[in-house]
Amino acid sequence: MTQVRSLDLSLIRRARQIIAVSAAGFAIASAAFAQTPATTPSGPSDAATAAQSAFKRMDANKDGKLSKEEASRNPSVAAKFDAWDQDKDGSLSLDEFTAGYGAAAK
Ligand SMILES: [Ca+2]
Ligand SMILES: [Ca+2]
Repeated sequence: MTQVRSLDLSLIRRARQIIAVSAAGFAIASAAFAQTPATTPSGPSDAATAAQSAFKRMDANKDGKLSKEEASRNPSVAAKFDAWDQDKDGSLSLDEFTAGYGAAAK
């Protein structure tokens, strides 16, 4: 009787360990999963989001346009600046930037 009880106890202890380990594993897996959206293969909307955040990073004076000077900090954008500036006003609007950025990403 006592032997059975102690066996039960050790089984319960092992089961608890397994649960604790898998709970930790699950926490790590969900933390990793939570970070994946930034690096997962991108659809059209993700490309637009990436363009938007790149635009915001580069728009130093936050006027919603990229001047040539602001664009010059990113050589790959600076090289495309004139091509992306569709209305030739000397600055890139978010639309112009997103269109150019999306085309370059393809
Ligand atoms: Ca600006
Ligand atoms: Ca423009």
